[in-house]
Amino acid sequence: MRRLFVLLPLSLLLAACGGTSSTSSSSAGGPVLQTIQISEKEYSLTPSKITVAKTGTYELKATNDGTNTHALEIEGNGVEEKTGDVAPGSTATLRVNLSRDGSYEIYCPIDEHRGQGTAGTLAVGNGSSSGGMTTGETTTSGSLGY
Ligand SMILES: [Cu+2]
Repeated sequence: MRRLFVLLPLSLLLAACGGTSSTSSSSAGGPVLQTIQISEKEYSLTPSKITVAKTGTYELKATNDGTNTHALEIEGNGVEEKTGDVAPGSTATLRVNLSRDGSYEIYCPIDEHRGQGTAGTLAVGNGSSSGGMTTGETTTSGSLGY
């Protein structure tokens, strides 16, 4: 019995996250749709593949979990923004307006860190652009009950 009362607030939370506003104004500096946490270290980004459903303003929160100074840059579809240097243990927030569907490169612009692996992609929309690596995580919808 008690379990029912535990589950209820959870489902309410999920519903709140799901479909709230459907504002599609493309004005810069709109409300932040989502803050995306990214961990940087030598030499990787975590997560390295990020997908968001729709265009809009996002905040990339880059935490330097490594031992060297890093930074975070996003580039693609006319966007090029980056943080300043992020010291080990520090966090920098980059607010970007991703107004077009497609794939954006995210990487550390310092030295050769990008080539060494501190890089990833942020995809907006359904990845309809060619050549992209679409994450085919289609889960079968058959229920266990059968
Ligand atoms: Cu770096």
